[in-house]
Amino acid sequence: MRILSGIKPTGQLTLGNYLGALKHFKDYQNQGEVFIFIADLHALTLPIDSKELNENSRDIACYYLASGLDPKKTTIFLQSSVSEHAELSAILQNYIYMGELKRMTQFKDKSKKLNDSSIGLGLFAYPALMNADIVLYNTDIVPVGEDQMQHVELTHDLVKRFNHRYGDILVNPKAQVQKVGARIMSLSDPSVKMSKSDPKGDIFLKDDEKTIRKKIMSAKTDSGSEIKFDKENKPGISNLLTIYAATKDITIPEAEAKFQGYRYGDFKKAVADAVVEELIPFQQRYKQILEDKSYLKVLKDGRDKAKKVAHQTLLKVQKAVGILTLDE
Ligand code: ATP
Ligand code: LTN
Repeated sequence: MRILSGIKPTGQLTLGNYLGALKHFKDYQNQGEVFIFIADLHALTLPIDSKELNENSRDIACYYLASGLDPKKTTIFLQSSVSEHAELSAILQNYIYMGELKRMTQFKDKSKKLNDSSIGLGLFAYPALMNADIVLYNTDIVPVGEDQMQHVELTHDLVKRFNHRYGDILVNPKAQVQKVGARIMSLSDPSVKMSKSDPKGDIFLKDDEKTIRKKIMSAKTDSGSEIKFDKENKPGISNLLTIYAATKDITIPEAEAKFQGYRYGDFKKAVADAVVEELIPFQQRYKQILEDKSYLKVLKDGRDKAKKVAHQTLLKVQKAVGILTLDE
């Protein structure tokens, strides 16, 4: 079984990225062949400072290693270092339709904040590149947060369409979201997703202990006093329960049972303790990796390994569509 996922280096990683995606990548290492990459070409789809892109990319490589990904078991690489991603995307974009792209929630959300003269073509064509990322590695499973399911479903449709025309060429992927933590909400506005490119109410993976505690203690809560999971009427408390359960790897009912009869203040303190306990050792591992620069060799080895697999798929697709390929 092949498993693949990626994170965009668009900003400081948040607790949402961690609980919805990053934390779980390592769990797949014993289930199959894992490819985890830094989606740096995707990060260019919205305006980004060059220094920031550079540093964020390096940070994500260190975070991957700090999260327990073992480069002997997982291929870790930069999307831009394997040119087959861009090459395959150039072919696949002809099999995805404007109507499909216009329906993508992520495009609608992100373009809403811009006007037509500042929306880059890359933002619109984003799913074509993501489709290429996925099918290049004959991926079966794509672990992602809830917001990315629609993109993986589009890949599914594209694969069906492509294979219908050319035969059994591409593997059909499936998104896999976490039961708990697939959509962590903003602490200041629990009606919106915690997002690194819209960072109000975020907890960043780089925040120090004092900041984490302060942010959780001042998180927006709801009227009433019960610690109960009810997204509609108690979105703030439900989000904190989710954060606790996802951090401790327990279910929501287990978290609810634990905090029965607690006051909001004591509950928040327990959530803050759990997050601090998880993130502080993680930050120490990240720092160590950043300093010893071990991520550089990991990225080079990863590029070489990924390229071998990706190139085979690209050749297969090129041949299928009739491109005159010059090597085997
Ligand atoms: P942006 O805010 O720039 O759009 P993002 O954080 O949504 O970025 P990525 O960096 O590519 O996007 O996300 C990496 C992974 O984290 C994806 O699998 C995504 O679904 C997941 N993720 C992002 N935000 C959350 C969240 N609030 N809760 C759970 N998972 C999330
Ligand atoms: N679109 C994703 C990042 C991403 C990705 C991928 C995830 C790019 N290519 C392939 C899984 C598989 C995001 O915004 N979170």
